[in-house]
Amino acid sequence: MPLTKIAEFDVKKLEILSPEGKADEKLMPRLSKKDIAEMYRLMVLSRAFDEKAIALQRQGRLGTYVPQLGQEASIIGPAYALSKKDWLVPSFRETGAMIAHGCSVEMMMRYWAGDERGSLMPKGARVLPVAIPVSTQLPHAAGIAWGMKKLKERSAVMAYFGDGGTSPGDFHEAMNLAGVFRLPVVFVCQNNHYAISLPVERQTASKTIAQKAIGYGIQGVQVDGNDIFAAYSAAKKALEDAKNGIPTLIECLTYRMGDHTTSDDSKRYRDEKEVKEWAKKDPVARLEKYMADRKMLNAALKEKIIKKCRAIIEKAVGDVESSPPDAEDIFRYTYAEMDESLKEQAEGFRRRV
Ligand SMILES: Cc1ncc(C[n+]2csc(CCOP(=O)(O)OP(=O)(O)O)c2C)c(N)n1
Repeated sequence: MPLTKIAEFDVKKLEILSPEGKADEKLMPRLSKKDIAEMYRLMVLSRAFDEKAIALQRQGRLGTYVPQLGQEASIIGPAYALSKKDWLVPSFRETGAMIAHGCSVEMMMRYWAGDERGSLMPKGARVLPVAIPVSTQLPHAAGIAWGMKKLKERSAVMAYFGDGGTSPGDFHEAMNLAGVFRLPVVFVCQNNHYAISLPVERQTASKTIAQKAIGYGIQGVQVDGNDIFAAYSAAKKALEDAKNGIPTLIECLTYRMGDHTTSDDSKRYRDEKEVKEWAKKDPVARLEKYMADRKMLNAALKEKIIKKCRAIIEKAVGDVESSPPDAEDIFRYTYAEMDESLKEQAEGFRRRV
């Protein structure tokens, strides 16, 4: 049976910084040179974190790691728009966003090393721990937003997830709740085109993810997710709207340049040609071109920033490896209180060690 013709509607796509590093000045958000330099530093730091974490994992010194490569603009851009009072609710690919919103490099490295202290937020950091189960963080985000609204706090919640994260019911429940109660929440979907090996076309039949917002009565906008200015600008506006009772779903169109995780081999399911095409749209390289044109960056300064970021990461690795976790934490923190079966397992573990 043929499908009934679906009414046409527009989904706006925001693009400010071209792959060649040229910005549309009319659309440029208000950002100081210092802000732009800091956004760049955070992107470089994320890339350096990836580099080190993957190397450590290959040496057996780190657990499974989720790389950010290629998605730095859609990870850092929205998070940079948060104010201190706003909440960040990450998924698992947002190490850089968590650092941008108050987590230390050391604790993030601890997290990926399997140390429970990596989920212990610094005082005042409004960040939830990494959520590995896909989309389970979204109802939490809506719940926090509801709490903020009830407390009459002028703060908003920003929740990240991937294109695959739009399929579980949790996504629907969170979006629906946000629309019905006009919650101060911004949903940031990083559409990196794959959920592990599953391409986005097999995930959803809708042309865009942004348009899903329409069905929930909230705002939907699509941005070039490799363009840090577009990602920042859309998020800045969405956070302001959220505080006035208008939630937004932002779809960042981006691409995962690396493997899904260190346990994946993306060569088995995607074409190298596709990866090469996306490499031309690299989010870090295009910001570098923009900054170089404005004399904000040159080869020597770039080298200096990379070196500094690597030094921060090396120091964090040293700190993590010199204070390993108590292996029994795995039993202690699964539930608020250990049940009988966990107590038994912990006892068995103690006898074996
Ligand atoms: C509830 C649940 N089911 C399955 C998995 C296994 N899994 C881990 S990541 C992933 C795909 C997620 O894809 P997407 O949401 O697009 O995010 P991306 O990894 O591309 O950033 C799946 C199925 C999981 N973590 N949680």
